[in-house]
Amino acid sequence: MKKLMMMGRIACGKTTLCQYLMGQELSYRKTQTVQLMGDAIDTPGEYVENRALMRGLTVTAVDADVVLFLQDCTDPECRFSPGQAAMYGRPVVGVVTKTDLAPGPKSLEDAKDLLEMAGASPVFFISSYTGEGIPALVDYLDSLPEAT
Ligand SMILES: Nc1nc2c(ncn2[C@@H]2O[C@H](COP(=O)(O)OP(=O)(O)OP(=O)(O)O)[C@@H](O)[C@H]2O)c(=O)[nH]1
Ligand SMILES: [Mg+2]
Repeated sequence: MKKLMMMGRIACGKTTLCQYLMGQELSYRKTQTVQLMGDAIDTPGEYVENRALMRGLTVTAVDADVVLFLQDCTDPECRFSPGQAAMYGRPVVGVVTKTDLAPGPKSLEDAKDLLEMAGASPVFFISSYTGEGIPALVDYLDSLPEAT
């Protein structure tokens, strides 16, 4: 599997998606530091919420084949900057999370728009609780070349 780097706001579902992808039991634990979970680099939401920390991840991305920008569909706020994806020198894929909680189609479309504005492409819709959308995401990630 490709080495992924997860980025997104606090509680958007990064660690839970890592757990799902690694076949682990889903159990809530706040991420306190940048950490390796199998083939994924899991990051704390503070890194996108806090401008001063954001820079740290541009270095970390060097170790990743692909960067994932995650946006919770129940969260109207977004901390990605327009065009931010260009900073990492890696493909940046968008992931709208928690589709099982979506109040309606508009919230899903809004989340997708935010990710596209940040430069993530393509955008997938997933739920780590139901597994919806994750096979399509995994297939796409498998099809990408490894970073050199
Ligand atoms: N309903 C639902 N809840 C989810 C889903 N994914 C994550 N959650 C819940 O959302 C909360 C936060 O999930 P985490 O995966 O820990 O979030 P995170 O992005 O790693 O957050 P930080 O480590 O704080 O940056 C937890 O209570 C999860 O159980 C999902 O697909 N559906
Ligand atoms: Mg986490």
